[in-house]
Amino acid sequence: MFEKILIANRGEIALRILRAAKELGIATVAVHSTADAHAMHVKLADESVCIGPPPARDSYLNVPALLGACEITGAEALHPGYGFLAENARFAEILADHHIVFIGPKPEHIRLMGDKIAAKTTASRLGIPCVPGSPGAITSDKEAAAIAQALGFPVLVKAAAGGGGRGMKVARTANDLPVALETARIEAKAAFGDDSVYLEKLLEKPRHIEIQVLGDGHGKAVHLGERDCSLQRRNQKVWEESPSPALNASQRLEIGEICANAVRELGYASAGTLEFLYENGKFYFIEMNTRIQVEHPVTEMITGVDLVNEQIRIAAGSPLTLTQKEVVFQGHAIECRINAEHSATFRPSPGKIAYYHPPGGLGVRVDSAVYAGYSIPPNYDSLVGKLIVHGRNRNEALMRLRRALDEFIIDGIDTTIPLFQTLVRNADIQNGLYDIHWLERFLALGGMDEEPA
Ligand code: MV4
Repeated sequence: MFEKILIANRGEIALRILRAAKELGIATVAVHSTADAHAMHVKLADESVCIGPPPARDSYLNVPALLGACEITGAEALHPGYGFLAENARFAEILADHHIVFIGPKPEHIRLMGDKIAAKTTASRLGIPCVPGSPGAITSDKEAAAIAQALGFPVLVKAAAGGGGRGMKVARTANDLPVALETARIEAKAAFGDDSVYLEKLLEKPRHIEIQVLGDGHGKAVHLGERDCSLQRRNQKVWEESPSPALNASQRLEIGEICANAVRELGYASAGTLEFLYENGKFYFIEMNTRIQVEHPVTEMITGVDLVNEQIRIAAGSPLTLTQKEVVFQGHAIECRINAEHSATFRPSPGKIAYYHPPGGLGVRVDSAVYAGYSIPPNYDSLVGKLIVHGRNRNEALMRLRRALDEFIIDGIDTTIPLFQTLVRNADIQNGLYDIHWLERFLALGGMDEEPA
């Protein structure tokens, strides 16, 4: 096992990784920008290194500074968390060249899944059901028109280098297709430096359901069930839960087994997430994320498996000791992403937290790195923390969530807590009746125009 690791991230995920390391008896090195000198992850780490000024490209994305921090502290491995360098295959290769272990999958698997066309082709070959679409990149408007005609309209033009919803264009009819292709190509070129695009049949009202997997690259892989992440706004997940209100146990085991077999076959070594759209009882693979995800605690709460601990042990070369039979799903978990934003306008609200009181009690977990007196810097994303509740069933989890939200006090900044206080009391949410468009429709219809009493 490693003696010392470097945590190349900030905020709640840096703290989450630090906790897993401490439980494994591993010393921790925090890195931080000058804006994060007073951050909790810096205070709790055994050592810390300042790696640059506030802009992420000069600090958390600064590869020479991170290599230097490993060098001067003697860290043997680096955990990237999520965002920043977590899915940068080149970074993982550079670390290997410097004999530093990247706590994540092999560079080849990061690169493979970063190319959304290659990811789909691979998934399909491994027996994973995919959204019907073009067999590869589109080479001409004429080819696109023929493929779209065969798929049936509406279709979606997606960027091969995209993901997370960036660079998608809908074509409702054959007439829309040339413009959709052209704008998708221009946006993809500008955003990713790669104008390759592909086509998919548009699913109109799916849910977003993702499967958590762990593989050790040595013939062992398990799935840890699903997370339903349909409640999102502008490609940002807002509320995640497991199990999905839409699935039964046999559907869960069937898709879970398909995913575990696929990552075993691939020789994938780390935690990973296969993203699906789910509509009319069928799963359609869209992408695979090769990082630990923001919403991983939902899975931890219902399985009791520490996913970051597993990532670290796998990266150290330990075989997966967890067997599929040992993965038992208990109860229901819901996560709310609490952002420093106004709950109706979503305007960012950085600033000083005057008073902080997190909720507690049975079945309540708060993953956050803020504290009373802490100033949230304006330079990074607005996640303040995650409230995760667990109950023996969905109703108990909802009841506990309602109670925990009402206890949560964060004074001095606006947060999205009132949004969740409204959602948890909404009939559609209580009944689990929502798709990927539900939240944006709810907000557009003025769902948050009056704050809860
Ligand atoms: C789709 C889709 C409908 N049909 N693909 C957006 C994020 C990216 N990961 C994939 N996305 C979508 N792909 C087909 N063929 C609808 C979306 C989508 C979406 C997916 C998951 C969660 C929220 C979403 C919001 C808008 C669109």
